[in-house]
Amino acid sequence: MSDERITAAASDLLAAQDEGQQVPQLTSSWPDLDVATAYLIQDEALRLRVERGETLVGIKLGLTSRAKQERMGIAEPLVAWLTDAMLCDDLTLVDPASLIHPRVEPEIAFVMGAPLAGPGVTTATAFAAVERVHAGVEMIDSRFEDFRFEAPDVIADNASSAAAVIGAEGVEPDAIDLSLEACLVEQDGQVVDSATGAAVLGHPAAALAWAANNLGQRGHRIDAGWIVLSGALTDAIPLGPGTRLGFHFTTLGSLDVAA
Ligand code: OOG
Ligand code: MG
Repeated sequence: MSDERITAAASDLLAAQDEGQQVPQLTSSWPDLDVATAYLIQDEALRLRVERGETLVGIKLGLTSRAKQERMGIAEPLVAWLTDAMLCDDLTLVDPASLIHPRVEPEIAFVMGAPLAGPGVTTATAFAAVERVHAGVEMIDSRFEDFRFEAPDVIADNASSAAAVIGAEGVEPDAIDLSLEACLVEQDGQVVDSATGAAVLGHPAAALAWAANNLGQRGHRIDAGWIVLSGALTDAIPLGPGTRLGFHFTTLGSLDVAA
């Protein structure tokens, strides 16, 4: 695979995000693009982000719940990079007009207390490396037309990352039963969806272990201090003009988003 083609795809996707312009799926003009090469494009886009001043602060998982896998028609989890430019204190401050077709989804977030390096990471060892557990909300925005893609497309596109927030407080891992931790999704005053942490591969720490093992195969590890978004518990909600969303977790608190 030519390095030029990888670099061009990475910089085209970054430009699409910067300009808020959707682009055709990579796989429409690159039908044999495979997952391994898609991760090289994702890594190249991270290199470009760091070169322009962004700092790597963690990772995000995608497609770790059945609700998300069924919606996008892809049955495999994926992992992508989180930089400081993607994290914000308040998602209501993100201007939806700067995005292409934003959607919002609830997540369980981890702050890591110790590094994790695959292969061989189990759910138990992964959870033992977590320092704090937080409520999270992610705003995703695929760069591809109509929010449709194949697995290599969305991997190359850094798993549709746009913006994310985590709750301020957080709890110690021992203080919470994450498979039973529920989230109610409220849209314009009505509960429209709900799930518990078990929706994420049985337990969100299983997603963390999956990421450590996937990254390990590619020569990367998860560092202490990193933030990890374990993937949406429910389907994502399109953020249209005037949409008001509330994500209410049992013990992790509530986070609001308004367009
Ligand atoms: C891919 C990103 C998925 C999640 O939490 O499942 C994701 C997408 O749905 O566009 O962030
Ligand atoms: Mg997500």
